[in-house]
Amino acid sequence: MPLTAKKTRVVVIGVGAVGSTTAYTLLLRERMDELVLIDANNEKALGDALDMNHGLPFLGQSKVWAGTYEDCREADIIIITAGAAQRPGESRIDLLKRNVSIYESITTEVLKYNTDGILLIASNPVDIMSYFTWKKSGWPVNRIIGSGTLLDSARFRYLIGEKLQIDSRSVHAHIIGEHGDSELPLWSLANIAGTELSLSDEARTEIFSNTKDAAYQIIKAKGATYYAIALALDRICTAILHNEAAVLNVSTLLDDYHGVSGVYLGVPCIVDRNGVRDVLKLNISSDEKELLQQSAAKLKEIIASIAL
Ligand code: 6V0
Repeated sequence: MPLTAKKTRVVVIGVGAVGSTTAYTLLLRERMDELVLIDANNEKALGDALDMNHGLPFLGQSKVWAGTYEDCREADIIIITAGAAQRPGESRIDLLKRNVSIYESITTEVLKYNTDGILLIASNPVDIMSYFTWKKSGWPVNRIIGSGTLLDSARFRYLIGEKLQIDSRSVHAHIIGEHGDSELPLWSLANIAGTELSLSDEARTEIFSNTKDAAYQIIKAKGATYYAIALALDRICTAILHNEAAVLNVSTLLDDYHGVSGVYLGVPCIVDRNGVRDVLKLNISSDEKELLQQSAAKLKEIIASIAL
């Protein structure tokens, strides 16, 4: 890289459980030159920045600081994980109203300083928060990405791998739709090296139910989920920063996707330096199509009910 090359900068807004773990993951993997932490609780951002800086002698040469929205100016990626965390038993949709007003103030600030970065949305309900951010920003769809069903697909692949005793990285399986209760498993396309999965109906039901309920299980056990989502966000950032054209199940605005339009949902997308380059049209079964349409209808109803 020439010495004059622009430094890569990632800003994380909201350094609670998810944001700070994501920042730390990005730092450990040396994904960027500059990492900026922003939180309504500035003390928390300051503390995290200090703590991470003290680890730099064991790492690379990244710079980490607790910043202000002005620091978004140079950012390649702005990850938003701010918001209220899901309470035990609370559905993601119940979080919506609390998070929309938080996002209203955050996006207003970000948009003052950044016009060409990529916004990566993680706060729940993530598909609606992504749709809201896209509407509010006026930016092209490719630059507003939700973490979508990437985490759910990872959980799904892990559970299939465990059941079949195969490395989860060799399991090709997708969860699409809402990151939440109406998500759906694409059993018709799930495979290992092109071979069908030898799983009983009972095993499939158990795997999908554990995938869908994973967040509830973890929140019940320890109050929040953050390690796997941090790795999922790191994966998306890497695809962007390295211009990978990787296929990832992120949330994007659908346009006549199996009859679904005008809503953000998780589907396999090609992600590169410009964000979502394209959406892969999957050859899914008619039952799966129907479930996807139901998932979209549910989100549209919610969006309409809060008049976004
Ligand atoms: P948390 O630990 O409560 O952290 C939230 C942080 O946001 C706190 O540090 C707050 O101070 C900060 N914050 C609140 N308002 C503002 C504001 N206006 N400006 C800046 N910062 C603000 O929550 P946690 O980190 O556990 O979860 C964050 C969000 O991620 C929630 O909406 C979760 O539901 C969501 N998750 C999304 C996942 C996904 O797959 N997309 C996975 C896990 C959690």
